[in-house]
Amino acid sequence: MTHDLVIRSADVVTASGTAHCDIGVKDGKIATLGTGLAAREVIDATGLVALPGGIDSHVHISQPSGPGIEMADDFTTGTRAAACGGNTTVLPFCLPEDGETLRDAVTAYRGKAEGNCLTDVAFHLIVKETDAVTLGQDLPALIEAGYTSFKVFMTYQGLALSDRQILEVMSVAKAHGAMVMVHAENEDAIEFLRDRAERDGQISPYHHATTRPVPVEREATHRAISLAEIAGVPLTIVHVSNGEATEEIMRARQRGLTVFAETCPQYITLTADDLDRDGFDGAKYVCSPPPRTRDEWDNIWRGIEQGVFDLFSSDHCPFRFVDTAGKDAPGARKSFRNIPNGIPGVETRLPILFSEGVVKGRLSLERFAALTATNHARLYGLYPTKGAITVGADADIALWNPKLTKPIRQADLHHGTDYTPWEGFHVTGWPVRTILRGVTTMLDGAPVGAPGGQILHREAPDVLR
Ligand code: DUC
Ligand code: ZN
Ligand code: ZN
Ligand code: ZN
Repeated sequence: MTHDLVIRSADVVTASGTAHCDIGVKDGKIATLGTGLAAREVIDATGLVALPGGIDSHVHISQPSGPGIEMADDFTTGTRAAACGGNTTVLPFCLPEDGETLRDAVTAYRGKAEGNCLTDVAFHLIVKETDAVTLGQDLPALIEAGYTSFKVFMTYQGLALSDRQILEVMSVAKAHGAMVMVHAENEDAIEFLRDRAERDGQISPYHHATTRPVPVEREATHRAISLAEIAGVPLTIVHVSNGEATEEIMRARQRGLTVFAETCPQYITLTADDLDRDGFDGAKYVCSPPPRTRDEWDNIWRGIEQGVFDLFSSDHCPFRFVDTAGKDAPGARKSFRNIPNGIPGVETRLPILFSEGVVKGRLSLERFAALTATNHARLYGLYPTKGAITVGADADIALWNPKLTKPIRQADLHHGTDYTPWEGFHVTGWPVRTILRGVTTMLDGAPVGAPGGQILHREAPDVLR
């Protein structure tokens, strides 16, 4: 067979191990894994590692973020940054505007993404209403149409659902076959701590962290798991930040429950002290749950190594720093309460985990592939078309130079925000080429080509099939 493209002599990380071979691509699919393959176009990958293109199943793009607040990425910049960070698929969330139906939100998001993406895209939903139309019509119809996962919040006024509401939503997931993702923090406890902090004049960005302490997350994690047990559904706990929440997940699994878990770069590289920086710089690190301590980095690493974590995602949620529509929103300096929550990270997720995990000997290449691509595809209904270098899959590949060492610099990144929390952070191992369905989208750190990303149809999560 003459391939359209051959990637020659890479160390190829496949589902069954790492092999030194060529990858033959035909019609955007992986056609052959072998040696001496012929093609019209050859990429010499000697010395490079071929990994499945990253799938970041937790990003926020063009999401409504409150009055006067604007997310820093649209689909053009968000997927450009993702591609430059070695990703070929991202899964953002559809959050309805106030008064908008879930169904209309999906139509609107598809319109924003269509024709603008340098990665493929598939949408999760956010369920913030539990009225008869949402639960009786829109959500079932959307699940059946391939939107087979959605997030519910236990925190944030206007988003948080009561336990009863979460149970109602979970029962729709059970009836129609969707994965429930939970943001687990106890809203009442946060409100109590926040009001008390403000009363005592503790209003700086650092107090975002002190008012969302570990028990707030541990308790909500336990409760979310209990609700899922009662409803009889699997669930995914997203953005787990600490050891006690990790233990809740381990205990649930020991009881035989199906609980998946996600963690993020911020929980192995940043601490609450980053929110305590000079001036207002701490606002750059405000995300929820907040970064914890170095001891918690160790706890999260133990969870990664022991297989508690299935997913390593960015939770990319970008706001500009020097901007009244971003971190310096009106009132933000009067209280941390008014600082928009979230940090950028879609371009730096993979290099950070590669450097901290693979290069430091904590992760095999195979486990890296699972945490950054394969498991995302399995959990969210994209496998085996996505998530693995295997014959028949889409030719979504990232070529890595495992020895390239350079610091993360905002000046080198491609997102729409004006800073990175990892400025100056040293990384060894960078993707040097990203390939989406056989077409290069990033070369040597720069975006390449027209936005050919597609909006993907999803099946049910593997665990529900
Ligand atoms: N939760 C997220 O998943 N992303 C940003 C903010 C938040 O609370
Ligand atoms: Zn080799
Ligand atoms: Zn969240
Ligand atoms: Zn998020």
